[in-house]
Amino acid sequence: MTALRCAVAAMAMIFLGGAVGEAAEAPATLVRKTVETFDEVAWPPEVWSRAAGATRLSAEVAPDAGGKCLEVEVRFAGKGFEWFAAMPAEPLVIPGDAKAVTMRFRAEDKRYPVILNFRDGWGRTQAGPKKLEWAPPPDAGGKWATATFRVPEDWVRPLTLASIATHNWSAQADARTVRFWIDHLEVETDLRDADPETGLLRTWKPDPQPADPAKAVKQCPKAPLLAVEFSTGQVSNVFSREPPAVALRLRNWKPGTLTGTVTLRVADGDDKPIDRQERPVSVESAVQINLPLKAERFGLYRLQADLALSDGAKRVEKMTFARLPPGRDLSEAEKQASPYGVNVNGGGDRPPVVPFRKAGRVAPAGQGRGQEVRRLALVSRHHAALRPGGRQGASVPDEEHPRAAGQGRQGRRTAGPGPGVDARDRGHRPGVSRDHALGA
Ligand SMILES: [Ca+2]
Repeated sequence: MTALRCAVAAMAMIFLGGAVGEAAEAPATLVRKTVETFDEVAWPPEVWSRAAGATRLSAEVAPDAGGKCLEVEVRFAGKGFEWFAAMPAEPLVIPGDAKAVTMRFRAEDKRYPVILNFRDGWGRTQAGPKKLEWAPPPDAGGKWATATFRVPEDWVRPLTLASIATHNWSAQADARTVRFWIDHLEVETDLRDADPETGLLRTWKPDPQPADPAKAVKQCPKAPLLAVEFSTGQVSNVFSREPPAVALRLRNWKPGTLTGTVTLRVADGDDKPIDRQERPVSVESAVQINLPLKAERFGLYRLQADLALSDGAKRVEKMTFARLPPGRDLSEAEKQASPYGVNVNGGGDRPPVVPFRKAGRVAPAGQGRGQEVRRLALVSRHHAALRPGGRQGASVPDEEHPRAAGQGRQGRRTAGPGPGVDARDRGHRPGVSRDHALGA
């Protein structure tokens, strides 16, 4: 080999080395996605929080963010160590090799840190003595700040954004209400080792020495690159005061933007077509599209939603929903005077009594979430004979029930949206409301 050839080969190697180095800095598989805008839904409080508090959406957003943000209010009792956390309404698993997390936040009092908690690919919130958390320093003047967390290389992927939290470690004797705000969470992750079909991380292996073998995670946490969800936000898809609507939520981890079409077909209880609508969709990171459903008469309906996206993904969702006339509000005395009751064991977050309540069975006031036994007064005989197909047994004269007047026995009257409905309330996730209140 001549000296010239050697020099050319060396230059080529330098050039290639540079190109490889650049590629390593920004591979095509590296994506940056907005995982939460806090424009639609507030993260609910974690039920095990030691301090009382609440979360809600607020309009006091960061200067470089839009819509709304998450406001967290915590009421510390001042009687020792307490903490409060809010968790994503749905699990937020980051597919691939998570590189960085960026958030906007604002805190009123530096003694109460704003902490982002993670769970690793082995389901742990702590690795040895080290907690998997990030607590960036807030702005000294109490203004909005933007902070980026470079995820340590030795954390086991895939990572999950578990919760946002604060505690009173530095002020345990202070009885105080503390507020902080979070907005626009962004994630940078490398999808090179994520399976394009399932999102599962190909490099994942189970923990060779789990602390508790019985609780050890046996499979790689699921992290689909495309998540599609249709939801009415109503228990058993029963609407009464709410205008019928379905929310389509899309989360896209794939590079770039996906576009496509969603087609909704509504049929009545006898499968007779009522309505067909088509809407374009586009999702770069995550989007929620609220789609009103044409269902003017009271009764049972069938919905088929077809989604087709530019990456070839297709999803079909079929659901049954019902529209019922809004029930009459009863006084406490009327409820207590009822000889009827319903016992429900283990109602949980989505008590099965809700659709019955909408059909006119009314719960006495003061019933709390998670209560094991609920007593319901069956006062409204109008709805007691409700049968599939939307037919109502109107055994009581209409004048005793003003809202039922003129409705007819077959529920044929066309009705507009029920009273007291706020358009902003549409499209909620089941069991998750815009404002969450816990504790005293
Ligand atoms: Ca926002």
